[in-house]
Amino acid sequence: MPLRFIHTADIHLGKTYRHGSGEAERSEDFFLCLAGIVKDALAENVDFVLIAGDLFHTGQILPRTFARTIEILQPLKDACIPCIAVEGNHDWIHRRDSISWMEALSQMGYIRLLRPSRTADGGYVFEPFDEEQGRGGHLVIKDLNIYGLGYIGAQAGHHVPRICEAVTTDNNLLLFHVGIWTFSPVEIGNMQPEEAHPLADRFGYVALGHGHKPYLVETPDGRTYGFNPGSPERVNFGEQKYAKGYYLVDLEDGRFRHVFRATDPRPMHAVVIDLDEASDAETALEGFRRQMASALDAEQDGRRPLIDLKLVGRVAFHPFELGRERLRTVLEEECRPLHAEIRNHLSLVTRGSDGESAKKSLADIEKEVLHELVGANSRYKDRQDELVALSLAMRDLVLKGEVSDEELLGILAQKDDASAGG
Ligand SMILES: [Mn+2]
Repeated sequence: MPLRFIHTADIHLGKTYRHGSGEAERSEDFFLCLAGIVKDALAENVDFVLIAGDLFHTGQILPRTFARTIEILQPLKDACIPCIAVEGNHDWIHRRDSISWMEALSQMGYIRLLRPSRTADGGYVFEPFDEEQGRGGHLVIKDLNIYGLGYIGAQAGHHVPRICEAVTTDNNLLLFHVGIWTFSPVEIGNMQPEEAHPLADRFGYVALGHGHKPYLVETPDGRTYGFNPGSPERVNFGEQKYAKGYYLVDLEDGRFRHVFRATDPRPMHAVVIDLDEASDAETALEGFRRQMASALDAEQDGRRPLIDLKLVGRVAFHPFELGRERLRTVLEEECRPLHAEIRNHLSLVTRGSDGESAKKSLADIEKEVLHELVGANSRYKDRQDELVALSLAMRDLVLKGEVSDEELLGILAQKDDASAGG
């Protein structure tokens, strides 16, 4: 029986920047992205939609994130198109936290959350999905067997034989939130291609999630079995470098044929501004403005962009003079960014008495100043390095804009506990 489905992953609903004015608009990006996929699902008359993990950005979400998710998924529910999902590392929740938001969505019939149960000796059991309870690990649509496995941790590769053993049907698809090393080498939660390949004997289509960059996995003899659509919106800086979208898949006569459908993510730019040899802050600021304008020239589409800005070069004035406020004013005039992260890597060139030039980076200067401040308090004298590192780490978190004030206080409290030996 021919069937058609959409495979997406890593939607990251609830992600936003908590500091600054763009919070609501950025949050809405991820909902609109999913809404666009839901609309396509209806237009393409698909049999089901797969979400291979990380529907939510965090395990604990705000009530309004939950409400908005329901609103976005409603058209699928109304059209009786099953939305089949697994948990990712982002929306996985610790067992002690009672019921997860994903479980709640499943009980309410908005998604079918697949999760296997485990035997005492570590085996996997994919129980038939129970619509009433919203629970199970396996369901059948037309004659395709769909199995779901969420994020199972860093040792996922070792579990493959046991996963394959648990599946005795033919014509199978597996939803699995895991990365394959060759394609997503920087994160945890990956497995080696050799560890993954045995899945190809049991599953015609392994619907992956986790790596935000799209990729396909082949067996050594060249059969494609692993499909990772990547995140359809740009979640983190760096994701402007590759295509964004999802897979629209047709299954006919046991063959899966996929097309990558592009989505329309928010503009994101990584800009390196070279201010080498600028003599004073005014000249540097003008250079910054000019380079910024030409970097953005080609790609303005009316939406406020996300900017990752890095200033480099050796200058003849104190890098502190180009403070964040001055830089932000120029950015505001040039492109009104929704969010900007600024890294000032300028270094000051000083002339020593022997005529040799020495340079000091802004990072060095910051560290020196913090050391002095911390060291001036006798209570903190023997913890200078640790506290300087903590201050800088917290500064970075604030600038990234993803943590709340409460979470920042939590980090401080933890440090206090640690020093008390607790
Ligand atoms: Mn993710």
